[in-house]
Formats: sequence, structure tokens, C-alpha cells
Amino acid sequence: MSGPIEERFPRPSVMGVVNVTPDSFSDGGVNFRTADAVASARRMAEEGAAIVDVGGESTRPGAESVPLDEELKRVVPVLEELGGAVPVSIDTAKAEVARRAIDLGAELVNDVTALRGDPELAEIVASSGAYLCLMHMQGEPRTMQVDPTYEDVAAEVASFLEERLAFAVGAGIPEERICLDPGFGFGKTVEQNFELLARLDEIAALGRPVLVGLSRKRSLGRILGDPDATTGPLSASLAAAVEAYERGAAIFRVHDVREHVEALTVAAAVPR
Ligand code: 9MG
Repeated sequence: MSGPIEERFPRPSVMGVVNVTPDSFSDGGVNFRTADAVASARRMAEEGAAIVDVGGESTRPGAESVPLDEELKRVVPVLEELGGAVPVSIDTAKAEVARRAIDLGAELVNDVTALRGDPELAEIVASSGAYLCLMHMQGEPRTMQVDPTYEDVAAEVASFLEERLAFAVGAGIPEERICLDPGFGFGKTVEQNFELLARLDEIAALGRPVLVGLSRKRSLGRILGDPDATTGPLSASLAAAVEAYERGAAIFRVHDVREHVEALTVAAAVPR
């Protein structure tokens, strides 16, 4: 078993996104075919990704969930083909998908439901020794952008993550293997996402490495003036990543690996 998550993923580390889906908001299904997903994963590793996040179920706003057999059919061939040659994270809330992925070499389970989706997932993570990302989401992908409401978004996200961290540790997953994610775009308005970004240090203060997914998120397109944007450009993604880095983020889930590695290398070179 490898060491604490902060040793495996020193700040800043980049996680490349490989959506093996026909309908993700951000990449329009470019990695739906196994061969394309495998080629993307290899390229991202060459470009400096510390890990690639392979997922078979879209979590974009409005997305419907995918049956277990379909999710397995999408991700298992990709993991088999990669054969452990590229470090892999599995983006799933399903215990059986996580189990198969870990057997095929996945090191980290990226669960956007923070162990609320499948009661068997915590045990799979605990017994395997995999790393775990616990993410905040208000609602569920199908409906989460219908009037998300908070009194104090940063405080509520922090308190949710603190509670889910305690739950995970209580289920036998060592705290040193867990990172936390505020879930940008998951049940949050543009204003709430930017407030959360401004106060990301409050999430980092929970004492666990913070993973952020800001890349190509629709709030970035909307802040640039398109009220109907469903995605955001690379330039805005890089700015958001650097802002997150300055507030303590450690792991960056991104589509454009080379550009983020370069931007974050520059940000990290600034003495603080
Ligand atoms: C799967 N997925 C899509 N967006 C994400 C984000 O912001 N964080 C994490 N952990 N996973 C995400």
C-alpha cells in the first residue's frame, strides 16, 4: 500500500479527465470509444498528469444515471487496455464498478456522492486501501441546477465535507487516504461557485488535500457573458485553477493537461 495521499499527489498535481461517455458536457463524447479513451489517457500521462480519472457515467447537469452493466461495459475495457501502465482513478459511485476498477489497478475512487450513493462502496475502498475523493453536491445531477439554495455556501460545503470525512473514517477508510472536493458546479449557481472559490481556504482548513474540478465548467462560460453557456474556455479554466491553487487546492481535475501543468508550475514557482 502506498503512503498518505499528500505524498502521492504533492501540490499541485493534475488529474486528467477521461469521460468514456457519449454525453459529457465538456468533451462531447470524444473518448466514448475504448481506443480513443486509451489514447487520451496515455497522452495525458505523457503531458504530466499524475493520474487520469476514468468515468462511464456523465455527471453533467441534467444527466440521467447509467445502469451498472453499461457503466462496466464502458470503463472495464479501457482499464484492461491500459493494463496499469497509466495511473488511474475511477469516477464512480457504484461499489461494483469501483471493485472491478481497483482489481484492474485503479488507485483512487472519485465518488461525487461522497459515499451516499451505494452503501457497499465504503467497504470496497476500506478493504482495498485505495485513495478516496469525497465531493460535495447539493441534490443529484438530474435536478441539481434547479434553484440551488444556501445560507452560506462555503460554510455549508465545509460542514458537509467534515461530516462525510467522519463517516468515511468511521467506515474504516484511513483519513490519510482521503481528499475533499467542494464540487464546483454541482448544485451551485455562478455566484455560489465564485464565492466558494474565493473561500476555498475554508475547505483547505479541514486539513485534507483539496481536489477541484473547475476545468471547462459552465460557470466560467457564463461569467464571460454567455448566459446559456454549457461549458467554459481553456483560458478561464487556467485562471480558475491558479486562483484555486493560491487558496490551497492540491489536485486539479482537468481536460487540458499540458496547459494546466504549465500554468500550475508557474504558480507554484512564485515564492510565498
Ligand atoms: C466526475 N466529476 C465531474 N466534475 C467533477 C468535480 O468537480 N470533482 C470531482 N471530484 N469529480 C468530478
